[in-house]
Amino acid sequence: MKRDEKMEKKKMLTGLQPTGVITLGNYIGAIKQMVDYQEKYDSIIFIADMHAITIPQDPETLANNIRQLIALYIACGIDPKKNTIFLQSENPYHANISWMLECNTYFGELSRMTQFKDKSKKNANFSAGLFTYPVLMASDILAYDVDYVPVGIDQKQHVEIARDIAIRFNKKYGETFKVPEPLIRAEGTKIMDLQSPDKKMSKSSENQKGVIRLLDDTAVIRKKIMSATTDSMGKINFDIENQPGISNLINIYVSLSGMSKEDVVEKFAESNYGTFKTAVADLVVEEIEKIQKRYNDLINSEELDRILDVGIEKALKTSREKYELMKQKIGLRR
Ligand code: ATP
Ligand code: LTN
Repeated sequence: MKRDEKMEKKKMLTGLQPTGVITLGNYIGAIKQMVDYQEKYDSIIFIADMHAITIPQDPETLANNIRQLIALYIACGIDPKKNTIFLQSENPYHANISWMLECNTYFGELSRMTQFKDKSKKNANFSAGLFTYPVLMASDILAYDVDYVPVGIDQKQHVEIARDIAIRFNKKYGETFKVPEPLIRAEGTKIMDLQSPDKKMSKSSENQKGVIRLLDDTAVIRKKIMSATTDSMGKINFDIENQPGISNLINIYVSLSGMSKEDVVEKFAESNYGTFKTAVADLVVEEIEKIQKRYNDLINSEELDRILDVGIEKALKTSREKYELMKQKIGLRR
């Protein structure tokens, strides 16, 4: 790519919470899209570990989840050469910027955040961090002058409050922040639980049999697919209403093979469910084996640390400039 073209690339940033092993649903619904974005945008992807501690976390589990998530994302195709990858907790400017933004955010507007309302209902003893969570998220975003913030629909309100905070600060203290746009992930293909195909496949699901995790043993993955709930129609048809289990397997096949739905249905028109499930399992296992191989090479490697070292250096430089500018604007100087 020529230098001019590179300079014109728009910037995007997104954060991922290290809260458990990602599922085939996350992979198909979110990660594959991020792999596409990295071609188009100058991307910053960080691990939102400071956000994870807004709810109680076991320290050892958290530390494992952090390293595992970075290795998995890279194994899935997030390219460290095309993305700045770093840990939020290694950049003290986020929390410092967050404080200055908190002092320019209203209690009332934070009280209206739906995620806060939902999460605080679950535990009456919630932390103050759970309440100010959106301001830390705003500082993650505003520190880097990004154009776009790709997120799932559940995070749209948080990107909107980041915009409101930026606009308010700019008005009060003069131009300081770029006002970003949310890039809301299209609904796209939703992968359903293999045992209860009326429910989304979720990291936090209690029934392990219906959820494929990217670090599951491949023999176990095969078994989960072979025992997926189907129906008694005996025909490979895309019909979510009457054949939700088979339709879900078709969606998985389509997403991983790149074939169209029609071509998949035609290919398996004469097959029984056992044959079709075997084909789906072969495809899923082939994809996940590649990811696991790269993951195993990375997880204990120094390469992973080098990637994070390079990432944090870049992140510190940019966010420090923003932090210094904010202090000047606010009047925090000698
Ligand atoms: P949790 O169980 O903690 O809510 P989750 O697995 O449902 O987690 P999120 O962390 O809410 O997933 O979502 C991360 C991203 O993955 C979002 O962009 C979401 O749209 C996408 N995603 C999650 N589950 C699926 C799924 N089953 N099919 C397609 N995309 C999904
Ligand atoms: N809250 C987000 C994670 C997150 C984030 C961000 C996303 C933290 N900071 C900044 C985009 C931009 C979540 O729970 N998925």
